[in-house]
Amino acid sequence: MARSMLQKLKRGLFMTHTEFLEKVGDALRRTGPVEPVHIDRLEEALIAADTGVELSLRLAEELRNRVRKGTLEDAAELRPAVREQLLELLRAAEAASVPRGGGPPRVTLLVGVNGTGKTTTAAKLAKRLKESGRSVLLAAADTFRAAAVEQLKVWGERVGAPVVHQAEGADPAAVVFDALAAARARGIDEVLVDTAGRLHTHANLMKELEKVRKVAGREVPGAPHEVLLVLDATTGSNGIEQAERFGATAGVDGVVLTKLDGTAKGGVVLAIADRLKLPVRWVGVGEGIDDLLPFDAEGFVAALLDTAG
Ligand SMILES: Nc1nc2c(ncn2[C@@H]2O[C@H](COP(=O)(O)OP(=O)(O)OP(=O)(O)O)[C@@H](O)[C@H]2O)c(=O)[nH]1
Ligand SMILES: [Mg+2]
Repeated sequence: MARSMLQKLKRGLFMTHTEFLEKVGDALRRTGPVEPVHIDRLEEALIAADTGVELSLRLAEELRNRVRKGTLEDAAELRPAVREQLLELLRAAEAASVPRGGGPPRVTLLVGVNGTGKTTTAAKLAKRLKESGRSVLLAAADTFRAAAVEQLKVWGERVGAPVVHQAEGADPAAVVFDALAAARARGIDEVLVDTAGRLHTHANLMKELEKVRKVAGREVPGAPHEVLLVLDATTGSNGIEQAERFGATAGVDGVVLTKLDGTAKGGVVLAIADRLKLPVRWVGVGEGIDDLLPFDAEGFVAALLDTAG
């Protein structure tokens, strides 16, 4: 991860939480034998960063067990031990999600509850893909509000990607059908589908998403090739609960964690890996078109542990 990205990530993770830094620093800066209080501090810090109580306790308990067994004795070994724990967790989630082949076009579906950042993320992804030489088409499958289509059209113009849309209230699956036909006709590489974010409790929305998937799969082999759940980091464990419900019905492949710039709750990445068994693919660190970073487990863990101390 580039230096500036790491800085932004760190700012996001720790913005208001000097307390977090103090606790982790307190635990990891020590010399001499590991003491129970070091691990207690680390546990508190993980909980405070929204890692989830259960996971934080489990990680701490693993460390305590190692101290008991004598395989973790020196306080200087604590930082690498924690780093390994966290990387293992993140890598397991990555391994659980295998990208699907097929296309062209490659079809990516952005799903998630209201206001998490789906539309903005679609635009940010379009910009990145274009910069890497891929042609991109945006599908305005959030037909619930006219403003949603307008918003995507504005972004599409800004990033120079065509936007396929229909009138408000149109069938989202029909928009996707059109979008894929247009993409094939124009030889487009990537189709990004923006979907509606009404509450996950709406059975309608789930049915709608299912239909979108079906139509996509019928039109393009393997589609959707990736379903990204867009999750607002500021909503913490509440967001995870919503995601759990979403994941069960929408067959999600990975997560985009947005608004990491506005929260000190970066531990939610670990909770996502643990509870959803999903890898975070991208992180949103601002409202600007360039404020999307590919997630990288090593960089994340470094940001989490190496600032401390
Ligand atoms: N600070 C910050 N704001 C973000 C980020 N991503 C999105 N936003 C803001 O969050 C708000 C909602 O973003 P949208 O992209 O409209 O969210 P959505 O999921 O499409 O919302 P609905 O279509 O209403 O479901 C906007 O004001 C965005 O600018 C981010 O990474 N950081
Ligand atoms: Mg939207």
